[in-house]
Amino acid sequence: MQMRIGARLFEGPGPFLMGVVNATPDSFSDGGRFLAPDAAAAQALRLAEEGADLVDLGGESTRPGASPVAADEEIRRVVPVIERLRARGFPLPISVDTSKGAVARAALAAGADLVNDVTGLADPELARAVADAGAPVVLMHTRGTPADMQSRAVYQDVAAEVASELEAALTRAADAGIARERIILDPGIGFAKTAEHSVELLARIAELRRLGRPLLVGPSRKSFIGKLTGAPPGERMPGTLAAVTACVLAGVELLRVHDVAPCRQAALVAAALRDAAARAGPS
Ligand code: HH2
Repeated sequence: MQMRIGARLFEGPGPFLMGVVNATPDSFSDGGRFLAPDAAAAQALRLAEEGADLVDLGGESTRPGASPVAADEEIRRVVPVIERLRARGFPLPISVDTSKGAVARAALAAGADLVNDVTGLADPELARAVADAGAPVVLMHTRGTPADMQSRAVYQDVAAEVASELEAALTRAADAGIARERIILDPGIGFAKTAEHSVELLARIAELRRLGRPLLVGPSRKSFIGKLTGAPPGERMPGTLAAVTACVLAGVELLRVHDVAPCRQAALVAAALRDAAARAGPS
């Protein structure tokens, strides 16, 4: 990939790690831990020390069944964190995880560098905010809302349908005036997908490379790991590491993770294996 995000140029195959900071009371694995702006800012600094390449700050949980948050409340949760980080000279690009145009505008004005939209531009106002700012954007695949997305997890061929629905998101972006070179795509692990769909998508993730954009994948602590292993969200790091490894071997450039230090180690080893395999050529 080659993309400028904030002050940093992301160049090459990576993998690059996006560390998660949830300034929410109800996120599925860490809800309530980083709701206060100082706690969220401290977590972002910790993730930077652990080796994150950028951080993703969210003020609304997207877990299945989560209650929607009004834009002004979401702004109250994220903007003070961005302001604190920028005032302290935080060295990394900051992504804002939002699907609302008003929140994206406020976050970008406060110093965020990237918009991470889990709805893939369902809100035309968010598309306008991104286009106006000339900001890079993550378009993630989902269907419906957190309230109804699990009932919409019906696919004949999950990888092909996710690819064609991401293509539709690319068209929405182009229609809104967002430059294609500023777009990162994400298959949305666990969003409108059963555990089986998430596993199949991870196994076939390389197929999404034909869309010609860098890929971001967020397997961290997700419920497919719980379904496979019985582990609760706080004990899903080993499963997360397996998924991160598989993604890197398949050529995914960006990984969205909560536990940056262990994921970084897994990603570096996986990247060395990926590169050695490429040097060795087909067997
Ligand atoms: N997953 C979550 C939230 N945002 N964004 C992208 N691009 N990709 C993802 O897979 C993704 C995402 C869910 O994880 P988390 O933020 O920890 O939980 P919650 O939505 O409950 O806050």
